[in-house]
Amino acid sequence: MDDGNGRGRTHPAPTGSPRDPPASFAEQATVSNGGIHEEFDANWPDCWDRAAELLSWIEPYDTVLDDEDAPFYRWFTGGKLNAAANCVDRHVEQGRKTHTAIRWEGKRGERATYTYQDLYVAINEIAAGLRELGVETDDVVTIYLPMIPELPITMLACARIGAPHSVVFAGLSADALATRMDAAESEYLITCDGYYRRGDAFNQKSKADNARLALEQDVRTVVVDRLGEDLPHVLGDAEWDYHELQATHAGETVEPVARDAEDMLFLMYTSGTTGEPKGVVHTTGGYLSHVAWTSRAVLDIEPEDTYWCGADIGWITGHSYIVYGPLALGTTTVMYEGTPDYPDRDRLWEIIDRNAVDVFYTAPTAVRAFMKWGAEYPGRYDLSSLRLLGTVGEPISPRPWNWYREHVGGGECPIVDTWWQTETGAILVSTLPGVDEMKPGASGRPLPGIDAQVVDADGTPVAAGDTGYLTITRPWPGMARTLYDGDERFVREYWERFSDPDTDDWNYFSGDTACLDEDGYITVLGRVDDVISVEGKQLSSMEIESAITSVDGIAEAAVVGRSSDSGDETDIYAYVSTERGYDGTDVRASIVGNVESVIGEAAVPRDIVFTPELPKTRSGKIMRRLLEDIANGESLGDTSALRNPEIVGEIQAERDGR
Ligand code: 6R9
Repeated sequence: MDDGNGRGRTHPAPTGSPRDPPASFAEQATVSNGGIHEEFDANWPDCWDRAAELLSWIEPYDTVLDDEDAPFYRWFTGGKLNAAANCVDRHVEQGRKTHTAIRWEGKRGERATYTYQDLYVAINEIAAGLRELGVETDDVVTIYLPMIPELPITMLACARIGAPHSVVFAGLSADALATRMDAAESEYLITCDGYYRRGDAFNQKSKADNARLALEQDVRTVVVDRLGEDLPHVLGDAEWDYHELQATHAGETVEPVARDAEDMLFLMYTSGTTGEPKGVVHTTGGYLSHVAWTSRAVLDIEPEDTYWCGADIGWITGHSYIVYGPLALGTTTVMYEGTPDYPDRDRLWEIIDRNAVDVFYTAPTAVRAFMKWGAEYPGRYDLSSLRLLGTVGEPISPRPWNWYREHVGGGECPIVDTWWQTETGAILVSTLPGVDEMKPGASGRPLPGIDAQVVDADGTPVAAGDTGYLTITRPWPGMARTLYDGDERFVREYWERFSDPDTDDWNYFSGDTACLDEDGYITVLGRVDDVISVEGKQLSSMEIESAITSVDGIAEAAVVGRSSDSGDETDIYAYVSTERGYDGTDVRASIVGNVESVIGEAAVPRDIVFTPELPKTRSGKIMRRLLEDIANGESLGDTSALRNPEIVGEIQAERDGR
């Protein structure tokens, strides 16, 4: 990153001591070939055949990569396939009908199991139902459902008939739904009457109704009756009951549509901690190959595993690593409707124990919450079935990393810290758990076949230990093909900054800052917008946060810049939440001391506010923009996009009390 003098700033990345993967893990790992990076490199882009080979193609592709029209890359051109047939039909045909595909754990302790055959039947019936409604190939179907089995079933039914889905996270507002349906000109909506929030019935249908009122187009709506008597609803015009629609097509089958590798599989709006959401377009062949390959190579998923990713399917992590990746590999994927602390803070560990989960993938924000609640909760259960742990979504600093490994992974499980984005479709940076040494706090090297560079403001690679902008310098199969809002915006948002069209040199800009160490390991520091300028120095909020959270007793921290009273300086302002058994007075001095020794005096927070929680987006990322407004005493606008809006008032009261 530029320090104002055109030079990168140097200090060590916040990593803990390196760890080798345990021998017992490496012996059984799906990828244990230490030369795989070099092998992929020597054979690029054809190395990606290895990913495409994990799929069944209706027609083989002619070309692995077509870069004629960069940055509008095309992968596996000429190939035809169907994503739903890859995720379900072929496992049924291969004698795995009775194998469990989805194990659903409901919010109120309900459980359901879907075998691959069950899934096959349900997907076909819903596909027939969607056809009856008039859905044709390439029509965008919007899905606004919570974590119930009807959600992946509907996604796969859409994929079966070649209708791209656009899943809108169920917790988003009517406005957010309407904006997305309007942008995609979507005329079909699959939603439900409501769902349980903690113990109470929450009305989803009324949000869907409000969205429909705001739309110009006619919308045909299918409603899942999730709550029965707990929330009676009436169907209006152009509305169908999901299970009745399914029943009228009982036993029917629908031929999977042969999709071109480059045909759109789905549209996904970015969660966005900043700016307007963007409609990211993912296609069929490249995306599915890439998620299947990373599910195997990084998450080490085998068909006989029980695998659990704790994300919501309404975000990219759930699309790629609850639905498409695991099902393409024919494994058992756990789907959990509830929250980690209901009815008690041991809920996840109970589910892992009871289902003998092999691989568990979650977000750092969740790990920090577990740490805050204390080790007694995982300590009550037998978690020895776990073989591998993963994180995604934010940086994870060494302390929570170590806690996760110790108290969930029994001190044994390797952890993969996977870096990727809605736009990248699948994991791009991570250790390969059977091959690479782990360094707590750093994600790892770019995966085989992926080329990433950390560059300064001029696009020149920075030296080891320096901070800069994270760019991807070669295309990859799972990459977004464009934005639904237009090709121009796609080029402007991701390519323009570090590319030179005149020499046909295209580099993808991730919008993240990162630090590269001498072994090529990447520590992602956060979004470029999360950089604070103090006394002419660019400080990344994540580095300061990591220095704060390495103090004993600190669970979570967020730092932002605050204009000083005179207006010509920026002070650092920290929000901190402590673990059980600690309070602010215990840790204040250690925070100041540690930030000063790790980063320097300039980074020491001028003020520290202790709060039980930090404000989070619905996908669990810390909302620094809002904290900055609070610090600067600015009006906050709409806080409904937050997962925990009630915390804002508490933080303001705490700030005003000082
Ligand atoms: C998959 C997902 C993408 C942004 C990304 C970065 C942050 C994701 C991370 C990470 C540090 C990791 N991020 N994984 N930061 N270490 N392992 O989260 O997609 O919702 O689009 O967010 O999340 O800032 O740019 P998305």
